[in-house]
Amino acid sequence: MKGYPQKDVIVRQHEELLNQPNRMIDSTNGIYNRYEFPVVTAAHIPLEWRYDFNPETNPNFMERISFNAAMNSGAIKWNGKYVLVVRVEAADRKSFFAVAESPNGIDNFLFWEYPIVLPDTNPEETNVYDMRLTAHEDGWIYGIFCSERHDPSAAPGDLSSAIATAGIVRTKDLIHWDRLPDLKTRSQQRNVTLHPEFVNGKYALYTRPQDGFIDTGSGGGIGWALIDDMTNAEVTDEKIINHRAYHTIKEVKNGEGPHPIKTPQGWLHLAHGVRMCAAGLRYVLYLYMTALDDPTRVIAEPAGYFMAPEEEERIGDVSNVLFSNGWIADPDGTVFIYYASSDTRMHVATSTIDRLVDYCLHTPQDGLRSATTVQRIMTLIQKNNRLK
Ligand code: M1P
Repeated sequence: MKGYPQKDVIVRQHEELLNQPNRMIDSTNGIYNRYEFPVVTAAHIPLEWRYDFNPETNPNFMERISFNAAMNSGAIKWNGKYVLVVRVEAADRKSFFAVAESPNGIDNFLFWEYPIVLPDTNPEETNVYDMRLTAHEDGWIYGIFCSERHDPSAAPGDLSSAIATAGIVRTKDLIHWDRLPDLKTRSQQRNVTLHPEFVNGKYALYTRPQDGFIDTGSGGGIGWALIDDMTNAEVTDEKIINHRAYHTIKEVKNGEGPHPIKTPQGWLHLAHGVRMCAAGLRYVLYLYMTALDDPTRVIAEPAGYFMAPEEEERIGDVSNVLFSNGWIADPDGTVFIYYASSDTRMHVATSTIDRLVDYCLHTPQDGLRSATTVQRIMTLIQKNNRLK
């Protein structure tokens, strides 16, 4: 029918998109490489989730369920494949999780046949998103995500106030997920990540205490808490290990991304930092390292951001945002950094452990003042001049 989609055209276009090869873009900073195309978008979502293929019940071949975004994804290497647990957001604003896998980590991501069906344990839970995956040394793969509900103490008519808690699931096959009780904690929590090893015989969580749903308020940054039992996880003692600071990229808030990668020089962390500007909140990614013998002790933190939104990444459902909750380190040292732009689409960037550690250990830390920044540039110029 002219002017309306035809099934064969839609199917062909979808297959072309899924098979589109990706291409590494040359790096000018030497730290990482971006890629030409996003790796997963709402357009990658299987057609069976969107269209009713029966001509009798869908004579106009209309999309019956629409999708808004494929974003903030947990990541894990699984059976030799690069696997994302994608936050899929339907047009109705409800997020859920779905697995997409690729043979090489940079293209050909295909969704599994069905989305993840989480045990539905709490009728008050309205929205779930941003799962961090951790293959823990206890043998389980844990997923920790934000579980959001309307604030029961909101004033009548206030339909925006919400409460964020950390939902916890675990699996052995990424198909069957056990729901464990939500994290018990004094404050609201989003961006909670499980450390992959026991620390002093306990589970260890990176937390992000926040006074409100949006404002972190007195929450000073990324926290750390030891947990006795993941089947009844409770934060009894929490200390801030990576602080927010005035006039930095993480002035307003920050949050741990995926669990840190163990390197010979220390734990390598990926996080997001948020500042306020006239255009609204700006989310960028940054790296820091902590000591192997004490994962709470920061040993390096380069000044400023590691990655910030560029070009089309700057625009989307929530513009000026980069967010990452998934990365994969291969045995050869390649690191696949999966990041979402503007709460809309997923990208990959690649680097190596060596490069990221070099970046962390040899980039000047934030001097917190313009005068210090100028002094560091002067020192570098003078060092280079001695080579002439
Ligand atoms: O919209 C940007 C991000 O905002 C929240 O992150 P944070 O809790 O650090 O402010 C989350 O809702 C995240 O999903 C979203 O990408």
